[in-house]
Amino acid sequence: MTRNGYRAHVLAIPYPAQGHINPLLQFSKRLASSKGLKVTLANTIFIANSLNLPKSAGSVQLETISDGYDDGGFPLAESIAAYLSRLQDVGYQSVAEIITRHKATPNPIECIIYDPFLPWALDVAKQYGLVAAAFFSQSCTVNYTYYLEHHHGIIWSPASVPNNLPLGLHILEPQDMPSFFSVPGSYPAYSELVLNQFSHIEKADFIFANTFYKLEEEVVDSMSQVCPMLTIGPTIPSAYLDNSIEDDKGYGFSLFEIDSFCTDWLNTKPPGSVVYVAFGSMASLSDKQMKELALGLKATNFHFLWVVRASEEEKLPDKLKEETAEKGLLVNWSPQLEVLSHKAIGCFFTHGGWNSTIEALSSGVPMVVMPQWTDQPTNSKLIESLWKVGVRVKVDETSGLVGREEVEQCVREVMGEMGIAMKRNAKKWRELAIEAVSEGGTSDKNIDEFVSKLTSV
Ligand code: UDP
Ligand code: 7WV
Repeated sequence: MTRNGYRAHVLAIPYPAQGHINPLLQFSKRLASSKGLKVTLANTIFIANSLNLPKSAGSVQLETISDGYDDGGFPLAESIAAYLSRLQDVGYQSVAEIITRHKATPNPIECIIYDPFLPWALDVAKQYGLVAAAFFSQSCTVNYTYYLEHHHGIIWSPASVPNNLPLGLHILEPQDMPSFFSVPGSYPAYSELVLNQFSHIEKADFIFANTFYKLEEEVVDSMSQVCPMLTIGPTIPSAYLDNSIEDDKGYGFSLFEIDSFCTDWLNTKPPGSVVYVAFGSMASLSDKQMKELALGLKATNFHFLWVVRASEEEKLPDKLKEETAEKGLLVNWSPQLEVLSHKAIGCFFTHGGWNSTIEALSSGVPMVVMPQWTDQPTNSKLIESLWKVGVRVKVDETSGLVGREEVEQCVREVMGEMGIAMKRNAKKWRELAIEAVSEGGTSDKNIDEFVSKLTSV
């Protein structure tokens, strides 16, 4: 032990989005509470203010950086490209300032763990002679497609997928590819962002992947041959997994206000009787799709708990609330981990975001997946074909929508016979997830390897 009892001081910099903050924050908590590191996590000023953040998140200290939009964050930017460019320019200076400010303290920053959506953070680390570790928050399968495209340009074709893809990726068909491949030209700035994760990754001293070895064994093995990675996940609050970290019951940061009455409502419902419907923090459905979904859910006659963010609410069909008041509860944001681990939940109707996917797996809840964009189609393939814990909805080719009958049928399948086997499979993954993060497990060993190398330099 050195420096006021800490083994080293690490600065963690997440990409400013819910699905990226949650896993890096959880990883930070693990490093701080179980591995003897001092960890400081920097959110953007706008996010920090909008959350009324406390001075620390349990064992993790908090700092802020500027994204150049302190008064409103991302929505203030005139375009995605403009946001990312300002985040880079202003963020770089902010991070440099934090490093400088800590220099003369007993705990100077020695290492930066950065989200590779922010490749410039690697440059800041190296400019100041610090250890740098990239923290990939998405699945390894998705990371590897971006790696291959970035280095070899072999995947970027919507019509066909090369038939010589490495082990692990060979299961992917065109519709399973991240949307930036299957819908070329969509979100060009984000396409560039995901590929640039690998732009000078060889300068990073460590690469973390937010997955666990057995979950993506083939891909981890084949990608590691070209890009050595440490699997460190899943990054779920410890109370839902190995229970090794005291008071680690939730992520603790929410960009949205949580409707906490969800659990009271669930308490009144029989075991396995409720469909939980949520599409994460960003996905936005069309009015028509909302209607098909609402009518499909209603037709199943199951109870449902549906998260519709405030910004999406106006798309709900008129009178849906009144018509389904007995069966359904609509909320703006849920305590999702609590919900998924509630015994009343029978299935999760999800967009297949990576965090939601891992949370469902770790809670033993089978899924109906309706992917929207980015990594979600790929996650859906893993859910359906590799882990066999859910079904992916089929999109009607003429309308481009998932029709009400399809919604109804998929929910019936997963709530019925088929769901029993899926639940059994999900329980197996849950056990393997616990094993990975428990003492001596694959993720735990990888974390120890990082900490021991970091503290021996
Ligand atoms: N989440 C939540 N309440 C909700 C919906 C989502 O707490 O009503 C959390 C969820 O538990 C997950 C994160 O928000 O940790 C969403 O991440 P994910 O990768 O699933 O999707 P994204 O928001 O990035 O599309
Ligand atoms: C936020 C912004 C852009 C993207 C993502 C999150 C993601 O997929 O994780 Br491309």
